[in-house]
Amino acid sequence: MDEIQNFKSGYVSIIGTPNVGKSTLLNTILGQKLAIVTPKPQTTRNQIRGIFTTDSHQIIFVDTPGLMNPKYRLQSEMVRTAYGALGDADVVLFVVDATRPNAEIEDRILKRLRRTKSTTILVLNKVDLIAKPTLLPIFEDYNRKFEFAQMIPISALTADGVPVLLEQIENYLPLGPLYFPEDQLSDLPERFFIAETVREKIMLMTQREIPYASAVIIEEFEKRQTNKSGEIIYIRAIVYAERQTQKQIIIGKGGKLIKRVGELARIDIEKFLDARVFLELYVTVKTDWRKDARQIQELGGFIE
Ligand SMILES: Nc1nc2c(ncn2[C@@H]2O[C@H](COP(=O)(O)OP(=O)(O)OP(=O)(O)O)[C@@H](O)[C@H]2O)c(=O)[nH]1
Ligand SMILES: [Mg+2]
Repeated sequence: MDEIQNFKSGYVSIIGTPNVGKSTLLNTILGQKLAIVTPKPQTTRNQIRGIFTTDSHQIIFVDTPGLMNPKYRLQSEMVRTAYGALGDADVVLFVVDATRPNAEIEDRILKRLRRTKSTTILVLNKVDLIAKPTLLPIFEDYNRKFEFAQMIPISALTADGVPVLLEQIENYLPLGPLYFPEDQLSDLPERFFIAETVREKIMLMTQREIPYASAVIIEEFEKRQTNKSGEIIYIRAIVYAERQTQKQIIIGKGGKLIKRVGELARIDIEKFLDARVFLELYVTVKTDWRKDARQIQELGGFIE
């Protein structure tokens, strides 16, 4: 009974500039790959909610797109979405890359954070890449800029420091109910994660504009019985490019690239759904979709 009365719960938003490791951190905390990760900046386009439940608390982590100076409509939407996660946050994790601080944009984010009432924790990520003695001056620098509740060095990749971070977050959580069933991992639909997995493989396997000009929509998602091997999940995904030339590159010579994308995505999707999957991919063109508000809503995956 006591335990139930002391139960804590709340929202924790993960924000920062692109490529600092926000999505990696979400996945490491959950112990499962929920958000896609690539070495390229601007991988995440949406708020991705991951639910972390223990006997004593439930935390809804909200991963967000990296904050930057938007140059086209999709990027403005990504920035709006990221800042949108500040509204209901009990705790904000301001994640920075220890190897590559980005003062200009970070200062702007901190300005915005001064206007919120949430507790803000500085998360200095990627410390596996730097020598320990260099940590102190970095912390001093951030400490001068903002009144952080805590400053915690971590490696989202190796999980070093992540348990300490979780303990600290728990300290700042209010008493509250179990919002979601304890075994629920996210409130986003399976389709979203499937589309993201395909987009991740495209981002990993293409260069220049293509990773940013691609979008993926799931057109069909259906359980089917096969005569031979029982149940299989049939998925048809449409990959959108902005130009005919991009479409050709995504398909590749003799369909080689899209075939590889499909193979890699299927392996991950089967793991995620814990089921056998038949994945069919089509590539099509929607000219300049990233500049069009309506098409961004349709193709950007903005489920809120
Ligand atoms: N060495 C090292 N690499 C990391 C760490 N955390 C993340 N990375 C790498 O940094 C790159 C970006 O990671 P993401 O998790 O996609 O970063 P993000 O902040 O979500 O990026 P956006 O979604 O683009 O804003 C990937 O190549 C990760 O493997 C870390 O602690 N150490
Ligand atoms: Mg991300």
